[in-house]
Amino acid sequence: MAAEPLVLIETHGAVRKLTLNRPASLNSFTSAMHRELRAALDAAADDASVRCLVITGAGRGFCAGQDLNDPEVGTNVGQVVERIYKPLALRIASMPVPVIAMVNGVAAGAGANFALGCDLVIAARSASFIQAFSKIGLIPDCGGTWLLPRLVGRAKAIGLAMTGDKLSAEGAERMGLIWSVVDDAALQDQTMALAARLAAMPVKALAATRRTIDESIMTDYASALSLEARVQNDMGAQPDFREGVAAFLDKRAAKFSDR
Ligand code: T3D
Repeated sequence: MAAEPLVLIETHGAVRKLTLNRPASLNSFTSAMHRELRAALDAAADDASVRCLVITGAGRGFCAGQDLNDPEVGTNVGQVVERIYKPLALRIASMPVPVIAMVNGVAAGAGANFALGCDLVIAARSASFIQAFSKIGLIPDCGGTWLLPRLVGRAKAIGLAMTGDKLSAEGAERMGLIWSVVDDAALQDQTMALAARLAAMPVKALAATRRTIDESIMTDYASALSLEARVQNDMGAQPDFREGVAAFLDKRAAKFSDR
C-alpha cells in the first residue's frame, strides 16, 4: 500500500493549496516531509497556471517545527539549518506568486517562522505562535531572527524569542505579527476567497512588491527610492500594466496573465 503523502496538494482554479500532513506529530518537519514540501513549492513556482499559494496543516496543528524524533536532529544542527531551513525560507521569499499561510492551529519553532515568512498570515482564532527554540537551548531559525524584529520591533521580538511563551492568534494580530485572525469556522472560506482575489491580480507585481519591500528594509531612503524607480520601470514594461490601464479606461475588469 502506498504511503500517505506528507504534503497534500490541491488545485482550486489558479490557487495551489499545500497541506502539511503529519497530524499525529502536529505536522513537525521530518527530512521526508521537507523533501515533499520542497518539491511541491518548486512545482508551484514552475507552473504558470498557479497564481497564488496557500499553505496549511492537517489536523489540529499548523506545524510544530523540527521533528525532535527525527534521527538527523542533534547530529549537526547548524548543517540542518544551512541545508534545509535556509533554502526553505529563501524558497518562500522568492516564490513568483503571493503566498498565504493559513494557520489552523499551533505554529511552533521553525513552524512559526515558516508561517511568518509567508506574505500574508491568516490565523484561526484558536491558533497560536510559539518561538519554542529557547526551551531547547536554540535560537530562532528559519528566518526568525530577521523576521521578528522587523514585524514587531526589537522589544517584542526579544520577549517572544527569550520566553518562548505561547502567543494567541489575537495577540499576534494585535502585535502586528500576522495579517489577520478569523473565526475557526471561517478560516478556509476566508483564506481561499482572499487567495482567489490575489490570484486575479497582477501577481508579477505582487511578487515584485514583496521583493522591493524586503530589500528596502536593508537600504537607506534614497537607495529605496532608486530601487522603486528601477522595479517600477520593469513593471511598467509588462503586459499586466498595459492591461490594467486599458481595463480602467474601458471600465471593465482586467484580465491579468503575467507571472
Ligand atoms: O536540527 C535541528 O533541530 C535544527 C532545527 C530546529 C528548528 C526547530 O523547529 S527547533 C523547535 C522544535 N519544536 C519544538 O520544540 C516544539 C515542540 N512541541 C511542543 O512544544 C508542543 O508539542 C506544542 C506546544 C507545539 C503543542 O503542545 P500540545 O500540548 O498542544 O501538543 P503535544 O501533546 O505536545 O503534541 C502532540 C503530539 O505531537 C505529541 O505526540 P504524542 O505524545 O501524541 O505521540 C508530541 O510529541 C508530538 N509533537 C509535537 N511537537 C513535536 C512532536 N513530535 C516531534 N517533534 C516535535 N517538534
